[in-house]
Amino acid sequence: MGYRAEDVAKLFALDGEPMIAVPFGCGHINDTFFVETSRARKYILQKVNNGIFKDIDGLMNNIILVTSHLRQHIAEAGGDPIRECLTVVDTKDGQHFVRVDDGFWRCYIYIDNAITMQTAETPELFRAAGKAFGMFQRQLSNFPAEKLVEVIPNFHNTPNRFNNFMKAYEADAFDLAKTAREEILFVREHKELCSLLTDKLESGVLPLRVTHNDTKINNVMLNRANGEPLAVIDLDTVMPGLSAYDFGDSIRSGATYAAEDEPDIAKVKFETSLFKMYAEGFLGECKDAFSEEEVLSLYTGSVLMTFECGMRFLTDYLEGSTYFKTAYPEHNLVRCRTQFELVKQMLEKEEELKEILLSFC
Ligand code: ADP
Ligand code: GN1
Ligand code: MG
Repeated sequence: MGYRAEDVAKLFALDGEPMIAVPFGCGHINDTFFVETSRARKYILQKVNNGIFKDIDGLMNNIILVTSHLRQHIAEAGGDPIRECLTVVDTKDGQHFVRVDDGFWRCYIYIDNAITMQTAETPELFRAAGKAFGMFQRQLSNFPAEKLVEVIPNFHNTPNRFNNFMKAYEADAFDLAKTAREEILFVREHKELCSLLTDKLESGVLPLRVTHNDTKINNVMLNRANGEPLAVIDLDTVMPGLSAYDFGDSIRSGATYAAEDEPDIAKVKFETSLFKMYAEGFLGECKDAFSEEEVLSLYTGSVLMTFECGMRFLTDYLEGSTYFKTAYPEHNLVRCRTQFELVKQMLEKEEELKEILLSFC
């Protein structure tokens, strides 16, 4: 029998006594709870997915280092670090997380009066998300990357993701390949896309930076009062990476009004106007540090992060859906289809999207 979130909340140094802890948010990885106490401050309590994150000590240490760095930038700019950055709340005995028998738990201050979107609600809010991730990139540009543990090795190594897909397909442990023939063919026909970014990283054409690596649109918070960027959250995967990963994953999740798991593929439309808004917000913050090659790699990142994510959903589907949280057996296959539809549409618009990127430089 697992611990109740209310009981776990009592182990942390909260302001007030925890009153309620209810499941919260739409993340695919961790179990998140919203905690109210006898006082005004609210909290986010999370059971970290230990199947996925093996080195919780290293992961929490990364988050402490990164948030300390961000807080300094925010304070220097006259901002409010409690609202503009994740704040880890320690346990009563001074630890950054607690292990109780069924897992590892941590706690953050809840960022109040903020919006998290599942898909872009308006073009202006999507531009604000671009600005938030562009600022994040800029703020981490002087962070010493060697201090970070690589929490999930090869996270955005797309050729490696392709190999994992092939293993799942060849094993076909659940006899599901016959239900995903078109999607499997799509991956195999687009194999040559996989190494576009890793080749440029290896040859030194693109610089390794400190990146977020999971810039899904629901991992940014905007100010409810004015729609301005507030805080970047979900820092579990901050690691060395390419700017194209961060730009690309936001485009994947936000440059469409369709949900990631929209079952009606006719409703999945890539919105060039949203791409443009995000590019304006993102590049407005960090273009000065980018070469033309890196700016153009943001297009490649958009295609690749979407292709890679679709391939990951398909791999998980074939392996019995143990990685991403799912609500029904074909959920990962449905998600995979939306991603591949977006890839097709982005490939058709290559010239137009590259021109948009260059127009902001
Ligand atoms: P996952 O790794 O499962 O995606 P997240 O850390 O992204 O978990 O949290 C899930 C959701 O909880 C977020 O999308 C956001 O809506 C909400 N959330 C997380 N941290 C905070 C916070 N500090 N303040 C307010 N909401 C938060
Ligand atoms: C997961 O944690 P969450 O829900 O923000 C996943 C991302 C995927 C995303 C797809 C650690 O993100 O890599 O792009 O789902 N996170 C991890 O929606 O694997
Ligand atoms: Mg998240």
